[in-house]
Amino acid sequence: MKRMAEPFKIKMVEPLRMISREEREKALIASGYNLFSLKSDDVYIDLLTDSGTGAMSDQQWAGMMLGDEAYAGSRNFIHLREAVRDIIGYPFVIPTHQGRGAEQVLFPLIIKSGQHVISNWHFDTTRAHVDFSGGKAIDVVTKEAFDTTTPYPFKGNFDLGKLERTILEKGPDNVGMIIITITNNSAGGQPVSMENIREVSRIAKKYRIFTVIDAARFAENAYFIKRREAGYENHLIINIIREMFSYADALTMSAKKDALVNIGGMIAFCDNQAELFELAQSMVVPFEGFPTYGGLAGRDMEALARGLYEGIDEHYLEYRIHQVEYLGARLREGGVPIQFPTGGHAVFVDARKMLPHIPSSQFPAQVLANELYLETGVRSVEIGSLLMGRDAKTGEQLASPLELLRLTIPRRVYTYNHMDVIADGLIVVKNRASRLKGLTFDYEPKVLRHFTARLKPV
Ligand code: PM9
Repeated sequence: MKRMAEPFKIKMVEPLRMISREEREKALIASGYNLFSLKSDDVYIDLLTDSGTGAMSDQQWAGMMLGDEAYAGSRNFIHLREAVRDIIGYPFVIPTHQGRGAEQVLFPLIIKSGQHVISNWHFDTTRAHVDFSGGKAIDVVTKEAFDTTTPYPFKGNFDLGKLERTILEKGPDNVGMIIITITNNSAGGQPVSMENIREVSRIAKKYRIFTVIDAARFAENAYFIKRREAGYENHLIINIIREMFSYADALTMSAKKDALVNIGGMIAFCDNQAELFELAQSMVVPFEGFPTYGGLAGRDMEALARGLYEGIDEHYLEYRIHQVEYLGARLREGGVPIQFPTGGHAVFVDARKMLPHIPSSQFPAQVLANELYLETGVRSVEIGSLLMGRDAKTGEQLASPLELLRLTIPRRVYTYNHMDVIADGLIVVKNRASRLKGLTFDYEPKVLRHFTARLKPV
């Protein structure tokens, strides 16, 4: 696959340093074989997450100097609200410090204790906030998501039959909310089609269920719709975005992804949700801050207002998706099994296929992540059994449908040369995969164990 030129030039650089293989071995042992515990100085290329790790533009940095740090009614908030009204079409906007701040404020206002919440796939913090609000999270993603080798354009979709059956089985009154996650992070950054979003909305309306879009990667989803869905090839990205959001009542957004800022988030409501907006405005005060700043400095809101426009620019999106696709293509050429087609923000390697001799109980994707770090200083992240954890009641390890290694690409940070280094390293690891050994716990935390667990080779 051909490379394409980055649609920007570089004005400021941050040096990278690769420590020696011996130092990496020491760092890995000291981290308890858990890459979350590494110092970032010991990492050469950091693919832990695309969240808050992007590079801001000169226009965003210039905006940072125009911060109006008034406690209430900051002009930067007004810019942010105007950008959201223009791009998304929702008039009621409340900033939050990041995505989970938005979830924490909104969910308890909607979910009644004991109710179910249905999503194509809840992100971890989203699932945690559903739990904290007394709800029970159910995922109903399409079955194509679990077959990593068969191409399918919208592996992030809801299984619509399962959605409606679940609503009827639980009873519509016992379903508090539907969450549409775009793109579907856990399925591999896979998009949700417009047709699917429209149908989810139709079903939600039929049973009078509140619908929220988890909008972390909304622009990448819109780009995939333009590229892959019949009838949208000549639409402007902004019009695709407006249509997507027209099918929901509200959004929560981690702005640390597609909105191209290092910190920030928001809740926003469509025009017939004025009452709920007023309620959320009161509830944001004790958690995040006054409703016109919600945990953000004025300068952060200005960078976010500008980042929203930059993140929907079609040339930028073409480059962004192409770079991830390029890495995926290089890996496939080298025989590395990945979730295919590649998603928006990351390449997801199928560790179960690459290390079939390591059972899920010995965390094959974590083994792979550690070996890639040793090989080439790249930090990636396990999305599999280690992340999945145990059943809160029985203590049994939950079955993870996939054992994935996520190579998450920060926005506007690394070049195509870096993609080559990552691919070359992983291909070398693949060639010695059969000799790798599994991992077991040295220390297993009770909650969100993947962040702080300590492991050791079996
Ligand atoms: N996602 C990610 O790496 C960052 C944190 S966990 C290491 O994928 C969705 C779809 C997300 C997401 C965060 C959040 C939470 C909500 N929805 O991190 O609180 O992918 O801004 O957003 C991470 P915040």
